[in-house]
Amino acid sequence: MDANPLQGNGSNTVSRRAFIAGTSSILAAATLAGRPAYARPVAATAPITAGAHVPALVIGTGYGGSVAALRLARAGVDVHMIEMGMAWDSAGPDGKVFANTTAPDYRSFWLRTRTKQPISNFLGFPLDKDVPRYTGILDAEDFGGILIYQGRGVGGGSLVNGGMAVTPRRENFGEILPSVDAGEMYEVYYPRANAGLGVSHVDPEWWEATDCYQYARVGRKHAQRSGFPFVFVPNVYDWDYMEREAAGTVPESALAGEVLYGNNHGKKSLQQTYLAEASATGRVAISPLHRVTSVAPRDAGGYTVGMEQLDTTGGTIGSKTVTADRVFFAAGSAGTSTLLTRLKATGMLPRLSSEIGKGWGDNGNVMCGRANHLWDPTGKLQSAMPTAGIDNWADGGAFAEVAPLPTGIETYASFYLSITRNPHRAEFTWNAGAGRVDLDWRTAWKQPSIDAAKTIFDRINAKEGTIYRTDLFGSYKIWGDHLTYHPLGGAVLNKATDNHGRLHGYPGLYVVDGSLIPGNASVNPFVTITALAERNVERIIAADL
Ligand code: FAE
Repeated sequence: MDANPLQGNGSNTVSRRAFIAGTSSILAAATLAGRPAYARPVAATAPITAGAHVPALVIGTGYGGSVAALRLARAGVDVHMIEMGMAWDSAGPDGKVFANTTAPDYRSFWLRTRTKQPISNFLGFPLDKDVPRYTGILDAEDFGGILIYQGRGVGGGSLVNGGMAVTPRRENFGEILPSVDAGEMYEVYYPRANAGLGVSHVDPEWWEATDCYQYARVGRKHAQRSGFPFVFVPNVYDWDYMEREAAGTVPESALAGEVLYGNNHGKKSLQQTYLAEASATGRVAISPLHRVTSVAPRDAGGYTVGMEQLDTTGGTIGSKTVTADRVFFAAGSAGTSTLLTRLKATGMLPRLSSEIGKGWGDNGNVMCGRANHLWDPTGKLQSAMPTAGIDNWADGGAFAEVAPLPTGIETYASFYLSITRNPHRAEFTWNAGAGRVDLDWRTAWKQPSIDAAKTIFDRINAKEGTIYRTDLFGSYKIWGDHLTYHPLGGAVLNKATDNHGRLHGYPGLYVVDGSLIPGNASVNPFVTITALAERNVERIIAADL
């Protein structure tokens, strides 16, 4: 298999053979036990009891946590996963588990009374609206200089993300994770991650003809006319399901614009893949609406873990203390970094490395829209699952996802999320006076990302005679430079931990999530987070258990 779906796929036309050659072994391996991974039941949940002892406790149920739980359970270790978000396994009053992107409701945001949509305005109108405070699925966590968007619930970011499953170009891997053997990653762990996640490509012939990818074909035309490589990237969405959505034979999800607040159908989130497999071992239990607040070593060995049980308004309905032989931090880059920074500063885990909290980056995320000519419609039907990007990483330090703008009306807009090479790294620190962890990211640090994105879009605009949209992020504001979807770092591999995620100073404590990656992955990060977790957990099981 070409483990790098970006490599050599910048041709002008979509080659069916190239697609199939690039994905056949992914598809062949996309079953973890002979059946399509997404056809399984979701993970079972069972709240932990106060005073319980567990061999392995995993904090968080995103990519890193799900890999750890599955592999530990397969190795015969009983695992309990603690998740602050909801289980997302039952329908609301409208008969659906998840809210639609165009109609956010109480389910959409984590403990906010007003939505905080990534695109805040449209054609002069503000989009945000009041919602009841609820333990909703998308957290827009405000760190002053930047909003960090994260998934909350069993499945973590896999619940809310666009499913773009991108393996970085191998030649870029050295700058992503310099201490990791690239050969091993591309031969073993990236293929294993892609298989476990159920990654596959859209059928190129269908893509060329369907209305719902008109916006992506316009994106291709504009990229190629300006001489940029246009690359197809795989996704975890079930393409057969999407084709049936287009044919009108099944309930719509991606074609109803669902993304950000959950997909009611079609997307293989971790609930349908790794977590379902973990649950099937009979050794993994999950406690939703439980938030870990403390981890401290016990004299008798192992660790004491404190947590709060939450109700759906975010109120604490009880505190629990349990013990664990081993604890895996998988609360995501922001979650793990803030927890470890606080535990070190407040004396619970004082021997943690001074590297804790450092090396945090936003994966160079910056958004923008372009206004197309009237003869270049992008389509009122847009699949919410992106399939392609413009790769100018080598020349301009930018990889731009051709993103949907699924409004249900013709907007004549092209929309992009760029991942850029941004040198700035921020640090999480304990603010004793305020009793919270701060992040010293500055908004001005997005300028290198804007400059990198402009290497693509200034050229396209000049060639096409088009302009930037100024109405999406406020009034007369071109760049969505206030946020990231891709927080990375804060407990960097081989610095804050050893080269396999073991925290210095505390045997039996591990980091397995995106906080290990030092700030940038050159592409969308979840495949790299998954592959790195596969690599590290395999070593931990072999050497430590
Ligand atoms: P993550 O998936 O965030 O899981 C951490 C989990 O820990 C969450 O469920 C938290 O609720 C939970 N947690 C946190 N603190 C605690 C605590 N104290 N106690 C208990 N539980 C806790 O971590 N990436 C791509 O590769 N492709 C995409 O197309 C893509 N699109 C995205 C779109 C959006 C809107 C967003 C927000 C992200 C997107 N991402 C995408 C990023 C991707 O989802 C993210 O990198 C991964 O989810 C990070 O995985 P982790 O395992 O690090």
